[in-house]
Amino acid sequence: MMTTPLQQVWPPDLAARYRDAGIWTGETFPAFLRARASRFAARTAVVGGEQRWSYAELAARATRIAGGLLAQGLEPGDRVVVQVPNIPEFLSVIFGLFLARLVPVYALPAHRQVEVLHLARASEARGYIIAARHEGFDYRALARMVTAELPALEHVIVIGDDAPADAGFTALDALPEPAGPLPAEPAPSEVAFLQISGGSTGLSKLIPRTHDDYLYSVRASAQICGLTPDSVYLAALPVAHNFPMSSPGVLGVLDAGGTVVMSPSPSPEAAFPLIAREKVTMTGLVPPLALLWLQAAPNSAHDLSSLKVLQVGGAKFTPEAARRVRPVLGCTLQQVFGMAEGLVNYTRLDDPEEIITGTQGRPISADDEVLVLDDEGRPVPEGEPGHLLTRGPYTIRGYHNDPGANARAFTPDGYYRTGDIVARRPGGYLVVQGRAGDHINRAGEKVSAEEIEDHLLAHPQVFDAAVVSLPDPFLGERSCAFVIAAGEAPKAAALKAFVRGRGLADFKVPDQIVFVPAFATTAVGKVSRKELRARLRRDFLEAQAAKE
Ligand code: OOB
Repeated sequence: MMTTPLQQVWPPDLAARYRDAGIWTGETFPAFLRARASRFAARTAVVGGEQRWSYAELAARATRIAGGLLAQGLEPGDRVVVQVPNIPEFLSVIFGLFLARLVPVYALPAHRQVEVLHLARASEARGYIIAARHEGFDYRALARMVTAELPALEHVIVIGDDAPADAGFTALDALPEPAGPLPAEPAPSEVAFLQISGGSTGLSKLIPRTHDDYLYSVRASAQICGLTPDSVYLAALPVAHNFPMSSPGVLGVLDAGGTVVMSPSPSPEAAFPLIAREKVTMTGLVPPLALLWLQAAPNSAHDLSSLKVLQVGGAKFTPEAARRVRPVLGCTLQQVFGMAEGLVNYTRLDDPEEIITGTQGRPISADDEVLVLDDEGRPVPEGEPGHLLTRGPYTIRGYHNDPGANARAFTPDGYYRTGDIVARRPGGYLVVQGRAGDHINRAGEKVSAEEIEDHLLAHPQVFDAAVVSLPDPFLGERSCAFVIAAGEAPKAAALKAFVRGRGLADFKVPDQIVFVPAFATTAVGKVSRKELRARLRRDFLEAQAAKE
């Protein structure tokens, strides 16, 4: 069966410029691994659970996995869904895939059959790599459901289970012996993996990233964040996400020869002992977790004094909370405003306190082109809010196989419409003010209103539903579904259970459900979904304020 080719192409003149300027160096993931394994051979690359692997060991394991996957029947170019939590094997697996010229498709551990099926279908995956269990969930059961519906997903590889009970599943440690040499080096302009979008409308879109563009962002991020071989990075957020993977994340740490410490969970209970034991110097969190850490740190018996930098990103960190980081944790805050599509902004470690606490940073590169435009597409004056558009050496020009989304999300001259409303300050620092789109940024997890409305509408007692974001003191935003019942209203808890039962990631289940008799329509007719959501949200917040 022919699969849809993967590509990501920049205009030739710009690509030539990025190469000439040394932004794209031609480094590929296999070359990256080999170079680090030879330079930092005996140093510790990754720690997790009882395991502690040197760079040489990581490379040896990745090479063994690469050969095994090919001997198993996967072929170069095949896509493989990777749903692996924060364990050292995440790294041996993805580098194994790169060495075999297989293409990882990153799923989050929180994803369930709806998301995994979508990713596997949209990428035409032939393989699926899981950990047997994590945080009390059995991914083998999920894999059984997914493969039953998608026979094209032929190869299920299970980490942490010597003998997967299911016929047809293979243990990572029991892959067949490599049958031949590994394939030739990929071209640096090839797509190395598929990352997933925050899913601002409907289901997640696939983001093809090339060796050239992604490794540039990794190297530049490592430099901006001052990583060295002495850096010890705690991977607290799920590493499949772009932030802990590459901003500078686990890949930035490997670039610099430092040590990655895998935390099974971002909670203070799991993370603090690891920080103390491994003398962690840096980590990254989403705002609600940062608040939790700020609350827990003063009462903690663990020595957190090794921590030099706390990154916070994925959603807006309020200036009030930002100002508490240094006094409470004794470390520098770095705000990170990025997107899986590319552009990443950082406050710099030596920026004045006011910039660090009051902005979401500035782009990685002088070659990141940033526009802030009004509704008519005209540039707004500095300091005024507008739509953020961007293009540059590591921002994609299009999603995989999705002409409709590409027509909406990219301008004819190649700018990505981020959907974010920002104000630009002197020096190019951006302050995120909000969002034009209709997704809910729930603690950094992006939830599409449209996707959840579709699931609610599948319930026989739901006539119509509109999902909106509401401000939440802890999550930043929570999801609220306004529902018109068909006949007798179901119980809110039952409706939530129904959505969960459809096999969705937990973070997508509406936090709150409000039954309403009808939705407002204008004299002219029905308002758009977008206006409707905005109106429901406004009316609800006004009614709440009036009560207080
Ligand atoms: C990161 O990536 P995604 O793809 O999950 O989400 C991107 C969106 C942005 O467009 C923006 O709406 C929001 O997440 N966002 C922020 C933010 N960082 C991301 N909004 C306000 N303040 C921030 N600091 O979330 C991501 C990717 C790489 C690095 C960091 C975050």
